[in-house]
Amino acid sequence: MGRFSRHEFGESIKILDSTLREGEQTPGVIFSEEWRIKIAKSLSDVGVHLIEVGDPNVAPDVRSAISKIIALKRDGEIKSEIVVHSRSVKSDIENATSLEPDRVAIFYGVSDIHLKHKHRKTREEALAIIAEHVEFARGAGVKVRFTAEDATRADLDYLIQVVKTARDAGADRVSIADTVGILTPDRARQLFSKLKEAVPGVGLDIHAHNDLGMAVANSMAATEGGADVVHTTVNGLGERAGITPLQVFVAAYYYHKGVKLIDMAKLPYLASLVEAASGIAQMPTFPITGDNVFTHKAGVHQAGVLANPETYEPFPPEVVGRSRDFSLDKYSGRRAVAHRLERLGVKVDEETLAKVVEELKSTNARRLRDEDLLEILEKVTGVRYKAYVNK
Ligand code: AKG
Repeated sequence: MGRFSRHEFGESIKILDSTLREGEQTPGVIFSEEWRIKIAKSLSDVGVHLIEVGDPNVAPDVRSAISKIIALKRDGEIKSEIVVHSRSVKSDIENATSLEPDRVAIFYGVSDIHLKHKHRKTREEALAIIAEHVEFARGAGVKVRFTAEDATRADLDYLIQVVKTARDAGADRVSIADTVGILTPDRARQLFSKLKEAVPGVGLDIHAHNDLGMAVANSMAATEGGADVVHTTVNGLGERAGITPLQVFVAAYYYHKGVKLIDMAKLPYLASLVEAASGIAQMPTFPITGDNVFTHKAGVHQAGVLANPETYEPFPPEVVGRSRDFSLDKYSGRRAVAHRLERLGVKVDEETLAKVVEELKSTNARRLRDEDLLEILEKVTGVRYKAYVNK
């Protein structure tokens, strides 16, 4: 399993990746069966503990791809627990459990907004529906997670009743969904510790949407309050602003808690795989796997990093399978220029270096390539750059 032994991954909390379910709810994204299987295998390979593979009721081809992933799990090619999503509707649950996944996750909105406008049910009616459907799914012999949709806008006492009802009906886990992304870290920590105390004997998942850009922080705080499964998607895909991005959450968890939850060196591969499968490119500034995030630009930063990378990096890029770079333009200073020239096998004296940097200041090139730099060197020295290279 990659570069790390199992115990180094940390056993305290687990990652459920929902790229294949929540991620496919990104507008414009439809995964073919081939991509779906490739993504599932890669998620297992990086050590994600649970994979939410989709809802088989969406379409026949989704069902067929899910059943192939379940077969790969059975054959040992996929190690992660396989979770199938389903509405709280008996025929949907039957369709989901007939595929014999490890777990079925059934959801029902529990805030007054959802109860009144979506389900048109009272709180009491909803509790009965939750109990009935969890019991029905348990009857099929699979593990059951109940998802309290829009839990973070539900009345707390009622949410406690919901979690108890789901547990008593046979769910060993309940997902607390921050469906519209309105938690704050303080509220997340408090909410989970209250639920943990009020309803023992059931595991709690955090499913955090990123509408206000708080999903990673809220997920982290939820684990401090007692959540032991965190939902993610690769590249943060999902409805609207998406959910907690896998790569950002595990890197933040590593930095703050000192635990590698998965094989983080494989994240760049996984991020590009999902870019290709989804057709959605990451911003260059996207944390951890974006193109720019280990590239230094301003002269002051470049000189600092060349003296000691800790000056401008939270951890070495190799931890997440990346390498360090320096972009060259009019912002660059002597140290970065000398470093790039040395990499090209060119050594110059301080006077020449100063002239190259001066020349650089008068260009408006956005990002100098090696050949652009060598051309400048040629201009200031009058010597063909090829004569310099590898001397
Ligand atoms: C949401 O409420 O935003 C969902 O996508 C459901 C989450 C879950 O099943 O945990």
